[in-house]
Amino acid sequence: MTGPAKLSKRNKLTPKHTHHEQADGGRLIVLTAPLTEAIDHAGYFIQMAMASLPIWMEGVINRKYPKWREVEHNPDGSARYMPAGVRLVEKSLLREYRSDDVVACFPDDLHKFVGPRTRVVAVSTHNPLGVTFAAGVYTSIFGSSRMPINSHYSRQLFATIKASPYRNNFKVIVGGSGGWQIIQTNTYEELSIDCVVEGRSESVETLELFRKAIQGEELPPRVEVKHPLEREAILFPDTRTTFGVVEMTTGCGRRCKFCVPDLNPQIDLPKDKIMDAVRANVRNGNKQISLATEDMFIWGQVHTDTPFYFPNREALVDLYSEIVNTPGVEQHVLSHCTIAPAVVDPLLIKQLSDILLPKSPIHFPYLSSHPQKKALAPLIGLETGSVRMAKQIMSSKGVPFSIEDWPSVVLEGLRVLNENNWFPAMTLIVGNPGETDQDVRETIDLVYEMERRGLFAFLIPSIFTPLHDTRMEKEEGVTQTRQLTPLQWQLMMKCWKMNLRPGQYSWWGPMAWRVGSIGMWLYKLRGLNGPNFTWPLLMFSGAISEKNLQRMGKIYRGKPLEVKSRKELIASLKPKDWQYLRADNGDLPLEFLGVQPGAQKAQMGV
Ligand code: B12
Ligand code: SF4
Repeated sequence: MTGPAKLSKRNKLTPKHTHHEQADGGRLIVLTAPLTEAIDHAGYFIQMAMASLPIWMEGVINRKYPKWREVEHNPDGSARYMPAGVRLVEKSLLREYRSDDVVACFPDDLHKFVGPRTRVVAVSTHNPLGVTFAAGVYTSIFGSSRMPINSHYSRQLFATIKASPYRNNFKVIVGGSGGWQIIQTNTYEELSIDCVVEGRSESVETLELFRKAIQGEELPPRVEVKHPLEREAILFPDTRTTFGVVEMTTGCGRRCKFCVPDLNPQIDLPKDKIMDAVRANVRNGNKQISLATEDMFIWGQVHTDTPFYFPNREALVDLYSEIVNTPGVEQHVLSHCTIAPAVVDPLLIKQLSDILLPKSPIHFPYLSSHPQKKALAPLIGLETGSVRMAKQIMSSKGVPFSIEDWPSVVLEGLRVLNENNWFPAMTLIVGNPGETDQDVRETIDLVYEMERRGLFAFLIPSIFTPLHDTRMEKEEGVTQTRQLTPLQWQLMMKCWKMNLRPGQYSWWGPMAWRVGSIGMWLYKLRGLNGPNFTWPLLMFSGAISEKNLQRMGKIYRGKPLEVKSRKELIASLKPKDWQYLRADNGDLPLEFLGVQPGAQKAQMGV
C-alpha cells in the first residue's frame, strides 16, 4: 500500500460535528463503528457491495437504497444496533465499568457523547481500508483501489474523531477483524489512532489496555491479545446486533494457509447462550438472525469422538429449528460454510433446507424450485480448481476426501446444494503465489464443468492478498490488476459472466451488459487494466462468441473433467471413516455393509 487515495471534491472527507453538545461531560468510554458497517436494514448485500464498489459509484447504492443512512436510536441517542464486535467490547467493558460510563453510538452522534470526561474512543472495524480479498480487487478494476465506499466512511469516522476538540484527552483504540489493515499500512498518524488491538475484547489484556488509557498512560501501537480457549469465556451480546449476528463457532480446523479465522481455537458455542442472544435481538426489535461462523457444519461436532468434518446432523437441525421458530424471528441468513459436508451428508442439507427456506429473505426466481422461489446462499471457499495449487495452500479443505479429489468434491457438493435450493457465493483466489497458467486453466476447466452440468454458484474471484499473521503473510502474488495474465483475466470475467446467467432471462439483459461493458472499457477500463483485459472483456460482453474467440486463439474454453460420483468419493475414503457416514444417504461401500460385492451381484442377477 502506498499513500492515501486521492479523493474527488465531491467525496472529500469532512469531519462531522466537532463541537461540544453533551450536558454531562460525555461518556468515559465511547464505542463506535463506521456507518457502513453498522447499518442493517437492507440485508447483507448492501454492506458487501459497499466494501467492493469505489466511492465514485456511491450513487448506485443511493438509488437502490435511498434510505440506507437512516439508522435507529435508543431514547438516549445511543445506537439501537451495532456490529456484534462492538456489542462484545461493550459487554466486556461492562464487567468492569458502570453502564453510564460506556456508550455505543453511530459516528454522526459522536459529538453527543465525546466530551471533556471521555478517555477512550474505541472503534470496531471489519474492513477500514478495503485491502481484503474481493473488496480490494473490484475497486481496483474500477480504478481507485484504496477507496471503496466502506473505506471512505471509515476514514470519515476517523477524521471526525481526529477533529474532536477533546482529542488530547482521550486515546483512540481500534479493534475488530480489519484492525490489521491499519498496522500493515501504518496509517496510525493519518487516522489519529493510538493503539490497534488484535484479538478478542473478552481477554484480560484488553481490559488492562482500557485501564491504562483511562489513566492517561501511553499505549503501545499494537497489542496482540490471547483468544479464550474455553467456550465459557466467550461473551454474548444481550442487546441488538447489526443483522442479528450471533456467534456460533470460532476457528475452523481445515487449516488453509491463507486463512485468518482458522488461527483461532476451534470452539462451538453453547446452544443456550446462542438462544439467549437470539432472544435479546428479537426483544430489541430485530427480525433477522444470522449465526457467525467459518463453517456452520462443525457446530455440535467439536471435540467429540467423531471427527469434526462429519457433521452432527441432529444437533444442527435442532439448533436451526429452534432459532427460526423463535417468536419474532422473521428472517434467517446463513453466513459461511464448507462444501465437503454436502457430499458427506446430503440428507442434512435437505433437512436444513426444509427448516430454513421459509425464513430466508433471499429469492432467486430463475433458480429456485421452492414455491416462493426462496433460496439459501452461504459463502463457501472454492479458491482454486488446480489440485496442485490446492495441495499447496489448502490440503485439508475437502476432508474427509482427499485434496486430489477437490474438483469432484466441489461439483458433487454443488449438485447436492443446488438440488436443495442452496446457491452459494463461492470465492476464488486469483494470482496465488506461484500460480502457473496450467493452474489457472484447471480452475477454468472446473468453472466450465459447472456450466456444462447446469450448476449454479455466484463465483467471486479475488486477487490473492497476503493476510496478516497467516502462514502466507510474507508471500506475494499479483498486486495490481495490470499484472494479471490473459488467463487470469479470463477466469475472472468468465466467473462474472456465469453469475449473470439468472439475470439474462430477458431480451434486454444480454444487450445491456454487452453495450455497458464495452462502453465502460472504452471510457475507463482499457487504460487501467492493460491489454490482457481486452479479449476476456469481449468474451464477458458476449459481443464475440466464445467459440469464435477460441478459434481466434484469444481464450481457453476449458476441457471436460472426469468427475467422481458421490458413491466413488465415499468409496475413496479410508475404511476407518465409513463408520461416521449415515446409511440413510445411501452409497455406502458394500464391504462396509458386510455384503460381498460378488454376492450382491448374484442377488441382483447380474
Ligand atoms: C457476519 C460477517 C459479515 C457480515 C456482517 C458484518 C457486520 N457489519 O456485522 C457481512 C456479510 C455484511 C460481512 C461483510 C464483509 N466481510 Co465479513 N464477516 C462476518 C463474520 C462471519 C462474522 C463477524 C462477526 O460479527 N463476528 C463476531 C464478532 C463478535 O467478532 P469480531 O467482530 O471479530 O469482534 C471480536 C474481536 O475482533 C474484538 N473486537 C472487535 N471490535 C473491537 C474493537 C475494539 C476496540 C477491541 C479492543 C476489540 C474488538 O472483540 C470481539 C470479540 O470479543 C466474519 C468471520 C468471523 N467469524 O468473524 C467475517 C469476516 C470478518 N468478514 C470478512 C470480509 C473479508 C468481509 C467483506 C470484505 C467481504 C466482501 N468482500 O464483501 C465484507 C466487508 C463489509 C464491510 N462493511 O466492509 C473477513 C475479514 C477479513 C479481514 N478483514 O481481514 C472475515 C474474517 C471472513 C473471512 N473468513 O474471511 N461480513
Ligand atoms: S475452510 Fe475456510 S475458514 Fe476453514 S481454514 Fe479454510 S479458509 Fe479458513
